[in-house]
Amino acid sequence: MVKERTIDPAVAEILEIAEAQGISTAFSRAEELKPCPIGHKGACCKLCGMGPCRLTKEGQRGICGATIDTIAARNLARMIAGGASAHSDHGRDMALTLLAAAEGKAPDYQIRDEKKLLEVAHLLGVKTQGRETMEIAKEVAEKSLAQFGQQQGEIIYLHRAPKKRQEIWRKLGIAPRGIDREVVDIMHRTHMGNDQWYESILMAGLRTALADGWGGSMLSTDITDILFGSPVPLMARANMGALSEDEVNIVVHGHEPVLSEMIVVAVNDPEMIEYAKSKGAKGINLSGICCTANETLMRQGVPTVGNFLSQELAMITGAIELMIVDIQCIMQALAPLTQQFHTLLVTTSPKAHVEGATHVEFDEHNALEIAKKIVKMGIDNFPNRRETHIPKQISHLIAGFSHEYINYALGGFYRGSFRPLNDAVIQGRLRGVAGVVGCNNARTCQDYSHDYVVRELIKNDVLVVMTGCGAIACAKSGLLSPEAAELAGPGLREICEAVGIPPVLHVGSCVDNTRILTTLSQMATEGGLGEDIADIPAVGFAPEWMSEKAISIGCYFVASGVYTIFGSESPVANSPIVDRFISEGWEKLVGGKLEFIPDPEETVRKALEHIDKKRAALGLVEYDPTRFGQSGDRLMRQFIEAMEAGLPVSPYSAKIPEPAKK
Ligand code: BF8
Ligand code: SF4
Repeated sequence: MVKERTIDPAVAEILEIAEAQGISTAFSRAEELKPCPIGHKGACCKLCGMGPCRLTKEGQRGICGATIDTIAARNLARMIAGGASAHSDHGRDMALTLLAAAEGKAPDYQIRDEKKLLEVAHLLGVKTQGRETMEIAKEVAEKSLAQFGQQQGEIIYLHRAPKKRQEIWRKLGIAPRGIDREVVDIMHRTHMGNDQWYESILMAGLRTALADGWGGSMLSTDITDILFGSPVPLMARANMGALSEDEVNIVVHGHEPVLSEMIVVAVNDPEMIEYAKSKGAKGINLSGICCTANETLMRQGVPTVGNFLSQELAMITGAIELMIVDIQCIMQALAPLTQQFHTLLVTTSPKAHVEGATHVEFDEHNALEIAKKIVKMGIDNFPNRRETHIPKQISHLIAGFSHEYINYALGGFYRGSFRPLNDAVIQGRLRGVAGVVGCNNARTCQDYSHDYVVRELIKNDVLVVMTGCGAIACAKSGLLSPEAAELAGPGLREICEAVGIPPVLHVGSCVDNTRILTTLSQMATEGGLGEDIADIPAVGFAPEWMSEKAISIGCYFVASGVYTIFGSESPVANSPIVDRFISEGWEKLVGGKLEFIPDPEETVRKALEHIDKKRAALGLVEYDPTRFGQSGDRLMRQFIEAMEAGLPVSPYSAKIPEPAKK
């Protein structure tokens, strides 16, 4: 039974314990609580007080007369708006932090990547010559913030897309005008008695998704890099074995690195470590869950204990003194668990209070002091620890691939370029590229689809980039380690060996999906693979999605020209018209299409078919794996040897990361 719920042995081990003790988890609740068959397929409208109207019969209409197509389209559009608002509000907070830092009001934050600041200033049209760093940072923050409230025109970052793509957006009228404006547009448009034509609703949905991908999320990634440094590859660890038997375990969970970066500083403070020792602990051990884990993993090498579906189980180990959460993907089930285990749950965002948790409001003006206060609460809780059960599982991975790094790794120090990547695709050494992203979903076996899809793709010489909980899933199963190159097809393996990268690249958290957009844009402008993202032999996957944010991400990939496959039944299945429009209809208009396919094998088959179709359209040689696989493996060896020796080094790393905390 447990085996059907997860492929992660650590989760399975704790699930057995939970079951034996009758502790409810998302896994058990998913079995008890069947999804509503009507809402599940998009056939329920509850947008006004005359409803909910549940359309179950052919040709039936809601009380206002709404058809199944209108209802399904409105539901999907509202999911996009929900997701876009979450990402973008996160981006806004990053911009506000940059502003406070630039004005000298957030003294604990610095500009860690000046080069990136100058690049972003250039992109946003901020003058840099003869100006102080903080002056530039202030204007970059203000310009970014203005993107949220902009009412007319179009958001600046659209210019980062290939010219042809921009023209498609303009011609269709889906170039976002301002980030917040597009979210409000959807909420208004889908209000009772407003836009009733599914096509118009769904095109507006794409515009809102673009405001997320090329707006709020992209700004978020850029500003995070400016404040905390652009990631470079480093070695890290994943899974519950990262929890410590004899140290104070503090876990960061949520999404915004503004707080977790300060926690990293606080747990390394010698005074804090001494204090922990005074309470009988050997030290402080920091780890993470979900996307804030990805943020600190990428930049600081902080290990991740698991992804979305691991959060309750991590607490059930009995080993966590304190779990700090900020925003998004925090299960409400955590608070009741703190009554059975000694863990303190601390909420920090004014936007995410949890009944039963302790709230310590975070304020960037006072960041380190608050972080230390929270860490101290965790240390004080150490003497309350009772019996623990920490699974031993731990995997090693290389994390921290930005598009800047991919550019430099492939092109070399002096001639950073996407040319080698494009050439590899052109020659057929790489069949294509894929982004595999998104959540866990308690309706499907945890991590199974991520693992399956990624293994099949790399076996077929498709280079995979990952973010979010998907990246954590594959980190846990070892696919983000250099050794995984042995599972890759001959062409991809050759590249991994020559360049010293794993076949699956961890590019960050969910807002960092924008790194994939930038990479694809650069591939399109580099030459040889057409002139638009839609021409590239590329696919997007969200095999185990559950969040509205995933829907927004999927839709901005589609609007950017990517065939994107979600691993579930379609949430608009009861409207075949809408279901067809978001695949065939969108493909005709924007070049990308959205499909929901529950069977992982079928998703891979369709993805490879699509990649080959794109290769043929570009006139590239047919993919033939027998032509490759003869090259040396010098750099790959270096990686593997370093890893076997337990050295936390990567031959390409600009920094030599400390093991997260010891
Ligand atoms: O933002 S992948 S479950 S943690 S929503 Fe949430 Fe989904 Fe995980 Fe990251 Ni993204
Ligand atoms: Fe029913 Fe129309 Fe109200 Fe929706 S908007 S709940 S379909 S009456």
